[in-house]
This record gives sequence, structure tokens and C-alpha cells, in this order.
Amino acid sequence: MAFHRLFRLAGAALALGLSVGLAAPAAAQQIRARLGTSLPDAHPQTLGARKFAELVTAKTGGRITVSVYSNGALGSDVQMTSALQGGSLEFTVPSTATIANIVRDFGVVGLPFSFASEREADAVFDGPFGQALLAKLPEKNLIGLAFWENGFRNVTNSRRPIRTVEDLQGIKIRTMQNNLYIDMFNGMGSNAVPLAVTELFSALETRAVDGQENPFTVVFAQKFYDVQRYLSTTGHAYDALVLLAGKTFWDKLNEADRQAVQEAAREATLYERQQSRTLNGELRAQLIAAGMQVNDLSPEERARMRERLKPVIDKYSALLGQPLVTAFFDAIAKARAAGQ
Ligand code: EAX
Repeated sequence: MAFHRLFRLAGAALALGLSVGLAAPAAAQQIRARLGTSLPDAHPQTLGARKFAELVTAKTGGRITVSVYSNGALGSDVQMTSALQGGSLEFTVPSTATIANIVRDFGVVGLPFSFASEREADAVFDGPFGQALLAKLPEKNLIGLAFWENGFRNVTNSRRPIRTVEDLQGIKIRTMQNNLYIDMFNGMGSNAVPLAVTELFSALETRAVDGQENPFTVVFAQKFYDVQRYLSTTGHAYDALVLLAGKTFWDKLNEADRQAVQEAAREATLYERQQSRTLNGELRAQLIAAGMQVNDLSPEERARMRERLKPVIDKYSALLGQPLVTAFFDAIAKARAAGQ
């Protein structure tokens, strides 16, 4: 047989073999994935993760299993997100604040005093604005599956109640590893100390920092009531989490599996947000019962705090770019007008 015909036949056989080989394992193989969270089992981030894992197994008939490792067992938010990018971890659920170090536009979420309600946040994140943010992740080897809730962030500390912005003067306060949050608290006269949440309890316990800022659910799940006397409901920013998959992992899934995972993400999102809101409604009383002194800031004092933060808002609006910031506030205004 002429060499060129033999060569052509060999090439065809190889292509067929490769395609059959590739198709067969993807269709039949058992896929084991891991999901790391930075917060304890009691927090909606981990409750949602476990629900997601359960749904993925159910929707793929057990072909894909997701093992959840909570409370920073696999590292901090920053470390786990990097592990997804490197392909050594499959899922994690960090705050938009740390994602902003990878895709700058996510920093818009942390602009202080932007959202007035959780429902507004849902409408913005589930609508075109949020989806446009998620579309920026694949180029960083990340797949954004859904926005979850962390919630409105409040200040806790061991020194005094925060009733006015001036009360923050000189307080050493841990912030997330995010320049906007660092500038926010320095801008109000605190000394911002960026730390991973996995290091925060011991930093509070040893008084390496006086305080921190997080929603009730984090304060409760992390047992900060054991090391923080005062909780002041500043509500200075709404924090969202993003359920992320690593693109290296995602690209190996076939279309049916991707759809099953996306469906599981959608259902787990509704569950996680519900858990967050139910818990946030209950936890004020539980934190007081655990010994915390909780004070509310008056609308006037929150307005003064926002006014004090105007230079920081202006700085980050310029850094993020006016078109993005305008689109963000237009999306919020639309949600507000729709009565979200
Ligand atoms: O996973 O780091 C934080 O304070 C965030 O609230 C949370 O842990 C994000």
C-alpha cells in the first residue's frame, strides 16, 4: 500500500482513537471535587457549600462528588482562590472584596453605603450588572457560578461602643485584604490592619487588633462574642460572596455536567441567601445573650460616616472608572424603583 495512503489511514485511526478515548473517559469517569470555605460550619457560606455539594451529587447521579472543607482548612480566601486558578482546587466562595485583587471591577461592590437592602443586592447581582462582572472571571482562569450573601458589615471592638464616626479614632481594626476597606477605615481615623479571616480570632484574642467588621453571621459563627465586647450596627457596606469554580476543572466537564453544576449553584444560592437572612434576623438577640453590647447608629450618624468617606468613594470611583460606577448605581436605582 502506498506510504501516503497508509499515513492517511494511520492519521484517521489515531484521530478516531483519540476522540473515542477522550469521549469515553469524560462520559464515564467518576469526578471527585473539593470545595474550600474560610468560615465555620455554622456560617451560610459553608451551609450553602454543603447544600451545593449535595445538589451536584444528586443532579449528576453521583458521578460528581464535592467534598466541603470549611473554616479555612484548605487556606484563606486569597490562597484558595489562587489554588482554583492553579488547578489544585475546584471550588471556593470568597468575598468580592478579595476577588477585586484579581478583577478590579469587583471592588465596586464594596463602595460604602451603596445598597439599602439585601433584595436590591439580589436584583443587581442576578441581573445584567452582576452577570457582566462574572463574565470577567474566565480570563483569570476562574468561573463565577453565583453571588451569595455575606451581608451588611458592622463594626465590633473591645474598647468602646462606636456611636459616631469620631469613636473610630485610634481603633486598630482588622479589614479584609482589600485596599478600599483599608482606606475606608483609615479614612475614618482607625488604624486598618488587613488580615485573612482565618487569622482573625487569635488577633482579636491577643489584642493584636481592637476590632473588626463583619455581618452578624460571621461574628456569631466565628464566636467573636468571646473576644469582642461591643457591636455597633454601622452597616457601612454590603458584602457579597461568589461561588467560584476553577476554569481548569470546568473545562474538563462535559456540557451535561456543566448544566447540572450550574443548576445546583442556582438552587444553592436561594438556600444560602435564605439561611443568611434568617440567621441575621435571629443573631442580634443571641449575640446580646452571649454578652455583647449592641448599639445602633442613628441615621444622622450613618450619614455623617458616609460624608466622612466621600474622599474614599471619590478615589475608588476614579480608580474603578466612572462608566462602571455609573452602571452600578444605575442598577441599584433600577432595583430600588422596582421596590426590591
Ligand atoms: O469569606 O474575610 C472576611 O471578613 C469576609 O467576611 C469573609 O470571611 C469572606
